[in-house]
Amino acid sequence: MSVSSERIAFRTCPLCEAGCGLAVTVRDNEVTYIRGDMQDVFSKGYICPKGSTLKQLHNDPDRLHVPLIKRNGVHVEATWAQAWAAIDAGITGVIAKHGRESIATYLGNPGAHGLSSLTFNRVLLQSIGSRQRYSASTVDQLPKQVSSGLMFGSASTVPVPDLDRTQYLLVLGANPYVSNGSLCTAPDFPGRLEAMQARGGKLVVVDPRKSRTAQQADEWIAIRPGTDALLLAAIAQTLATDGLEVLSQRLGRFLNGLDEVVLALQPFTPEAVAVTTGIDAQTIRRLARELRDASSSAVYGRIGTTTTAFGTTASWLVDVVNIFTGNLDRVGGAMLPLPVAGSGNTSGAGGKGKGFRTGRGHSRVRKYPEALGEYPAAAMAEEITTPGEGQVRALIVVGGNPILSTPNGEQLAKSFEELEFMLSVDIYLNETSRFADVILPVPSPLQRSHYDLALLTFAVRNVANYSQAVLPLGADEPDEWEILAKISAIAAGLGADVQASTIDDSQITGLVESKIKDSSSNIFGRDSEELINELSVSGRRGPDRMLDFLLRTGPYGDGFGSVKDGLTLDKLIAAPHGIDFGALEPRLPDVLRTQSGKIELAPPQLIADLERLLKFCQTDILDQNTNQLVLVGRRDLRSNNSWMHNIEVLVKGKPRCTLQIHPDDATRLGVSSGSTVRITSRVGSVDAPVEITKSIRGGVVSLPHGWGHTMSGTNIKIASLRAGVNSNLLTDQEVLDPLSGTSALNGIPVEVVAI
Ligand SMILES: Nc1nc2c(c(=O)[nH]1)N[C@H]1C(S)=C(S)[C@@H](COP(=O)(O)OP(=O)(O)OC[C@H]3O[C@@H](n4cnc5c(=O)[nH]c(N)nc54)[C@H](O)[C@@H]3O)O[C@H]1N2
Ligand SMILES: Nc1nc2c(c(=O)[nH]1)N[C@H]1C(S)=C(S)[C@@H](COP(=O)(O)OP(=O)(O)OC[C@H]3O[C@@H](n4cnc5c(=O)[nH]c(N)nc54)[C@H](O)[C@@H]3O)O[C@H]1N2
Ligand code: SF4
Ligand SMILES: [Mo]
Repeated sequence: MSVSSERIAFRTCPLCEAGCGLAVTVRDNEVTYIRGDMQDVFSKGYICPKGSTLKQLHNDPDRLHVPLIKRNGVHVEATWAQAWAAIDAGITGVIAKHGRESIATYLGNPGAHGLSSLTFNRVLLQSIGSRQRYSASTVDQLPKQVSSGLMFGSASTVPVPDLDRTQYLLVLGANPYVSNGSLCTAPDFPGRLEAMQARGGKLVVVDPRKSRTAQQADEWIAIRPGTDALLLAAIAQTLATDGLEVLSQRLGRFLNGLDEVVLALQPFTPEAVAVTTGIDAQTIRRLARELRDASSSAVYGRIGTTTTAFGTTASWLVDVVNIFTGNLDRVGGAMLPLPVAGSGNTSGAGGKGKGFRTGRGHSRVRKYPEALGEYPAAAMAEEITTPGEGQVRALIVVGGNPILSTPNGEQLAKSFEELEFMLSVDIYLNETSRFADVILPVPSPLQRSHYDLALLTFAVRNVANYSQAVLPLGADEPDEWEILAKISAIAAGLGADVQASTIDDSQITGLVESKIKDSSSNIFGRDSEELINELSVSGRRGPDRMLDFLLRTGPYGDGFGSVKDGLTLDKLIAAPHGIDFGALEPRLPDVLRTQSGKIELAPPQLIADLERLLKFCQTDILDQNTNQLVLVGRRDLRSNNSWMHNIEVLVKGKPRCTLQIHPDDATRLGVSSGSTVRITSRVGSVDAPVEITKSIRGGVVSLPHGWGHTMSGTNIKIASLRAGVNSNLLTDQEVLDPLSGTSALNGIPVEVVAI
């Protein structure tokens, strides 16, 4: 009789922002199955089809386990010692020849979902010491962070809809039924929307496609792509014209610049924006008044509003409307979480701060202003290929696939060939890592501990959830943080023999020493050595030790004994389903970090951008006589950006990478369902199968991103069988939101022809 060592481990899913709790059944160190954790305080058993595939991801034979080094153009397996030596030679060599500015980094999306990267990517950037920093943020949420920074003084202060209590939700350019939500952490987002409708609330979705979420909505508004800023401006204009009495009661005293913004919005009447947005004036006025008159309401904008040429302005206007309806920082409105750890708006004295700036530097070639310490991903190729002082000669990619994820993938791929050295930290040999001289694999998510330091700061409840590693690391398998620490050491010039622990120790010392100097912290004036000893006594190191520190010094923390019953990592470990600290509560004015101590309603950059918006409104009329259509993206429930396509159970079935087109357009262009069309933009061309559907606005076509697994030199066999095409061969590196450097990935003019 064999004694089966079956156990159930609980772990947060790291694949998307919902952060669902998983119950992982493990027998003899093999995962047998994964289901939703019914007792998880936040997700209560909900998962999507991807959650259970962490098992398949862990067992994927194509997932890398040992470093690869490129020799004579081919990637071969190497020992860690060989890999470190090659990295040392590569990085040190480039620094010696061209200086630190010649090293660029690109940090990808999984970095926002990993405790190692959330604690050590910053160390890496500091050690490299170059301003050539890029990330997936400039093809994603950066506009919202810039507008939040300008308005509230911290880029972490992103209002989230109070989903569980609102009675009216206006969603623009988000499809949470498929994406499970973004910049609004809410496991079972669909269930929360349905609960809102069940209690008599109204869901309105603004989207050029009748998305899954739009289908569920009480009203679908088929906006013309790229025009959300105009719609929002007209909603705000309507509210201002009707009178903003609602403000004086509660919010008015926190506002700076109200008269200015009202004045600047005057030209944006519903009539003025109707043609460009494709939404009639009457509907716009009605939306404005519904938002104002509902017992509570929230406006929520995502990818379709941020990845456009007016991303920052649209993001700002979302909150202007939330303020004009009196719903900011109000139960059922757009609220500000009090995150347990990791937020920029819970440290330092509350109510005032240094404020927020962009443009503390400019990109070398096109002179784009820095935003949150980075330059536009769309500028990476030119920074590599344009000669001159500061030209990028080496690239370090951590958990990113910019060849499929950022504009003009072909141009970017060509530029990568010119690099003198490239390092990828990745789990696959894929479209981007195939260019790397060295690829370092990280363990699978099941082998790592987890805490959503970033995404829980945007959650609809104040929640904490820590996961221990489910499975052990293999022999000679470094953890992800050790890899990042070691690259940092090499970049800092300490050589390939330095231990990760050296970097780790200096990091925790730095963290503790800066916090004990902060007079508003719960450890002000304490002895750093004593605190570090207490953190380290259990043998805890790396991200876990840092997390313990962040939890204990956060708003619910024990302050190392100074706060009775406060939170520690040990307490969180004792609660494997998480701890719920309750529904969101109003946080004004304490949450503010602006210099004025007010909400900056009229930041000069944004007021100035309204002029550009007005000009766009007056000039942007598509020529109806050509075959020109406008391309937008979309997501699929079973897909995750570019990298879950090597999991058979997720990609089997009907092809997902299709061009959706309205029947009228299909007839006009003479294309039939399933036939192949050529889609051509200013920068490129791809061929894709057609899917005719009424669930899209006429004149608009949709192709998902993250596909195109056709490139040689990769090893993702399942993915290449259902390769699809790379929609970012069509997106234009020249079109971006000038305030944040974020690419316009939606609203791309294209021609579609039958072939
Ligand atoms: N299944 C799945 N889930 C994911 C991901 C994934 O790849 N797959 N990715 C994750 C990531 S990294 C993110 S950032 C989030 C994103 O989460 P969401 O923002 O919800 O992303 P999408 O599902 O792409 O929804 C964007 C919607 O905007 C619409 N749209 C396009 N252009 C416009 C426009 O100009 N105006 C308006 N109003 N709408 C427009 C599109 O038709 C689409 O329905 O999803 C996360 N979750
Ligand atoms: N046209 C268009 N383009 C888009 C979008 C769109 O809507 N339309 N959406 C954009 C958005 S929102 C995003 S977030 C970006 C994503 O852009 P990226 O972050 O560049 O791309 P991902 O597809 O997330 O690639 C993640 C990479 O990390 C690897 N990886 C997975 N897990 C780990 C891990 O734990 N550690 C490490 N080190 N590596 C890991 C994967 O193998 C993959 O190579 O794409 C953007 N691109
Ligand atoms: S919704 Fe997101 S977090 Fe939840 S199981 Fe699916 S991929 Fe994981
Ligand atoms: Mo994203």
